Amino acid sequence: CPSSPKPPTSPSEKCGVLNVTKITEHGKKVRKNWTSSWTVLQGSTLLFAKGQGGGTSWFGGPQSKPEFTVDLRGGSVEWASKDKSSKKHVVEVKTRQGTELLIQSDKDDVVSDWYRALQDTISTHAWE
Ligand code: I3S
Repeated sequence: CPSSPKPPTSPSEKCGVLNVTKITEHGKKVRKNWTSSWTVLQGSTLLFAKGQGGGTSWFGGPQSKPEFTVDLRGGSVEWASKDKSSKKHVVEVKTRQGTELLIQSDKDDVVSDWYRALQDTISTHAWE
């Protein structure tokens, strides 16, 4: 994902800045903690790194440590219902491991792109 925009033919490689919070971990509800994260979709893995990212922050670089990763195989993605968050443009990601995340951006097109990419990824890897 070093250059953008990506052609629509490679939905499984995507990155950008999103607001993210976990809401459930291992099936247990956790306290929301919205943070701005550099987010990378790589194959069936979604990676989050702290900070705004920007041009110089890339995995492999000085700030490269992923904060956490989730495996999307067997997971699901949907537009979050109003009771999940008061924010606009929120997508809910659920993993088979019992993690639930909310991802959000004030830019609706950004979130829509992520929604599509995540859905593509989940259906592509459905039988693994
Ligand atoms: O679903 P909640 O509990 O209303 O989520 C809000 C809280 O997590 C709040 O933090 P504290 O109440 O822990 O201080 C956050 O600041 C809000 O952003 C959360 O709600 P939204 O609707 O923004 O997801």
